Amino acid sequence: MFIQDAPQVPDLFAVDGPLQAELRRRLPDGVLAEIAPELAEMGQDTTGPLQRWMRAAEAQPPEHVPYDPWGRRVDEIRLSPAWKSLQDYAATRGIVASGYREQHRPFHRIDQAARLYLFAANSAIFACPLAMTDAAARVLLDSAEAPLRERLFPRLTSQDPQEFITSGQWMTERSGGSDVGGTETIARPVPGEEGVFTLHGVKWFTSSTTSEMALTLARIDAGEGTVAGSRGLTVFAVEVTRDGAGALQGIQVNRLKDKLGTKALPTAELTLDGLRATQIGETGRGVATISTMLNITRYYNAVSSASAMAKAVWMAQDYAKRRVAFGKPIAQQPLHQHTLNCLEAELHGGLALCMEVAQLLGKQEAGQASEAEQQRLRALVPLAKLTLGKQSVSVVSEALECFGGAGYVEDTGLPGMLRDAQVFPIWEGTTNVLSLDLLRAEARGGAFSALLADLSARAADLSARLDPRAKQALVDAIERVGKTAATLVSGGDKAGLERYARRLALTTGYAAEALFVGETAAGDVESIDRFQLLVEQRLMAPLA
Ligand code: MFK
Repeated sequence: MFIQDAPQVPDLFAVDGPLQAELRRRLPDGVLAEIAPELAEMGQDTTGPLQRWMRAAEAQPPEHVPYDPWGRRVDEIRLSPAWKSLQDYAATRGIVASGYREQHRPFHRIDQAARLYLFAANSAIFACPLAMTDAAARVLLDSAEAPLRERLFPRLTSQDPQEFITSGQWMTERSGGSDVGGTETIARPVPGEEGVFTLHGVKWFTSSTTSEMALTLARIDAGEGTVAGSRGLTVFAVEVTRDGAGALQGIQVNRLKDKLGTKALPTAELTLDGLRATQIGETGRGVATISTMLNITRYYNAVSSASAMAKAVWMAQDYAKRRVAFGKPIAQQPLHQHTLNCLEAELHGGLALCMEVAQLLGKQEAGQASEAEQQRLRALVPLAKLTLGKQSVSVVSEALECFGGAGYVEDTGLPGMLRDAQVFPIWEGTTNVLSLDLLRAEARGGAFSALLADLSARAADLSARLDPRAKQALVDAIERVGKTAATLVSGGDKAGLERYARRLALTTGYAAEALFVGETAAGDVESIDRFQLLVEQRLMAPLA
């Protein structure tokens, strides 16, 4: 009787040609030699312990226990021990810490992106708490007073699992959603304690709810003088505490969210009722203060999308060698081979865009980014997040199709990958919100024009080894975006510009991906075909 071999999760570091090529291209040899052994170990972990913990965490999703046996409100959230193992692993491997090391600057964010890429898709979305933790570390470093910063920052960036804590980010409310200015939570000053407030309101989506701290937004209560809209918002840090009997202080967990995917990740609705909080940054500058946080979490989101694509694509590649149909392995059938090559090209494009962001972010944090580079980074973060979000859903969906019916059967573990991928276009700003953010970045400093000018100059400079027709198609696509945007802006057609924003953004995102892969082709022959496929599929004649 025939029994089909199951697909294996391959050692992601060993098989991932795009990752190897991007690291070779973007890191000095000495830095790569230093970090490669640990990345290789992490690659091996993707086949073993990470799979075990991920499966165990997903098999035992978080459980909300509102009351103790005696009727006392405790709001305990019970988690699988495997969730804690994933946290300890993330700490030990320095996934957050690598973003703050002095060592390897300005390449520290590339090192981090590689670690996160190997971990995220094998972490049951523990990458989400890490995104919030890194973002909180950044905000504390940039904007918090010394006592708060010195107490919390070292723990958020610790590599010691006993010391390491994570942070939540409680931003979304029923009233506000993407329009954060609609936040209703009120902050009341605690008499005699400067900078300390109590918070009162409902937070509608709080992921990583079991974190030891969180950053959140609230409106300082000034009676009649309370400022409405986003200009009335201030950032606060909260530290989650329980009393001796285990009851949460100042927080009630209303319920856990019943989500499409990300089943192991605790996401809750919370009522804040007198929760103690410490102000961070200027009063009324909440959105501006958390914008640093948004940019870090969006970069994590993009790398997590790339990671999801990598896992799905390399599993599909592995399966294609095991699955025989019509007389030979499907890996040798021309059409299937082409589909797999296209998926690999998409994966490389997405990863290259993430690595460009990581490179610029690292330079900015090291104080080495020029004005033009900072502008490019401002535009590339929303572009990477929105492009990879859409791409991860389509790539993971296509990869599932490569398994035929098995891709639709729950206990293969494959359908969960698609459910999890669907969070990326939503989490941390939808495609539309980010397309509009790109327009705002243009209106407030010309970041989009600066990016287009850079892409255009670099596209004209691509290697002579690449197909001239494909190179021309890339140059034309970038020019088309620039001209369309300029016409809409000069005509004063604000509504037209907004209607077009998503197309402009996605075309630019795919053009940037093709360009960066084309540049990598200078030192990596496989990137030549990937460049060609990306241009053909995404910029020349898009086919389903
Ligand atoms: C992983 C699993 C998760 C499980 C399920 C999750 C489900 C989803 C749950 C969620 O809710 S995730 C959270 C999703 N929400 C967001 O990501 C927020 C989306 N909204 C935006 O990003 C809006 O664009 C924004 C709130 C920022 C708009 O607010 P405003 O007040 O209209 O912003 P405005 O006036 O444009 O900018 C205020 C200041 O911030 C300006 O600075 P100045 O006052 O100095 O000029 C801006 O320049 C600055 N700013 C805004 N966005 C920025 C930025 N600066 C840099 N980068 C940015 N991205």
